[in-house]
Amino acid sequence: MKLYRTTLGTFVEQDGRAYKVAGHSWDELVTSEDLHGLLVSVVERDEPAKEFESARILVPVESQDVWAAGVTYYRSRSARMEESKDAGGGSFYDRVYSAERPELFFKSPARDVVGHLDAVRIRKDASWSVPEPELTLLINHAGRIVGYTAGNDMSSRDIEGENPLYLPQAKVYEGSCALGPCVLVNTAPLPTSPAIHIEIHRDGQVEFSGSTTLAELKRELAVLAAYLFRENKFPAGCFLMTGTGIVPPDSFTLRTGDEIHITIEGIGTLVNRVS
Ligand code: DO4
Ligand code: MG
Repeated sequence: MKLYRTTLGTFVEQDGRAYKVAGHSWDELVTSEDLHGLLVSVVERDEPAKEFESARILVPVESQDVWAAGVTYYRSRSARMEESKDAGGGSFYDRVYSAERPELFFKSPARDVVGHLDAVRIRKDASWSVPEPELTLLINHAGRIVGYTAGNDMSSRDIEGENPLYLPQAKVYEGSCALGPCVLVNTAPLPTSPAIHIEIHRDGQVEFSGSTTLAELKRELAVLAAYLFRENKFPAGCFLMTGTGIVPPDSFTLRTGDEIHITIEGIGTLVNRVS
């Protein structure tokens, strides 16, 4: 079932019908003992709510900061080795790809995350900017994965490639993190290996498209979550982006006005315009 945060409250959607989840803030839902059970009881007890159709979807975040894992797909490892070879990056991306400890970095405070149909930004001082479509985990206060959403880890590749110590500047800036449109809440892990797809629309044409599947992800989702929670506490839960497996060709850079469509099978499509 899919959980939406909207201008008219929170709704759970199942089999094409939406039900209002009243009486709980978003943070209370994320940290509830049994989010899935709570949503099942709403669907079983209540009538569908027509007002969902006139609601505007909001970012599925209240107090949850966003972290990210990197170099979790072979494609990301190779692209980054190439972009940073003048900075001596030939080996460290390969080493982190093979190491037991994953790369984890802080991506965005809760207040800066944007949602479906909101604008993302490219840095004014960057010349090479790309979106990174990433399956993103919603992890509760106890470290348990309770949901999945689509994420965009906007990145400035020229800044990142110049020196790995510039990573926070390449990754963490206003409008650099988008999540949505909903959170998929299941009791079991993701069923199969969902397809992850991106299209970048420019002047009415598809300028770039690419696909991967979760089968290409080198790390287990639960292991990524466990590393993040090793020495950190998240009383309101948090999001963890799981890395990109799609990197556009080096000739591609985003432009103002581009529209980014990130689709994850079973979750939906996150659409953002570049402002
Ligand atoms: O190491 C740099 C960042 C990697 C990343 O964001 C990714 O692989 O998705
Ligand atoms: Mg990334």
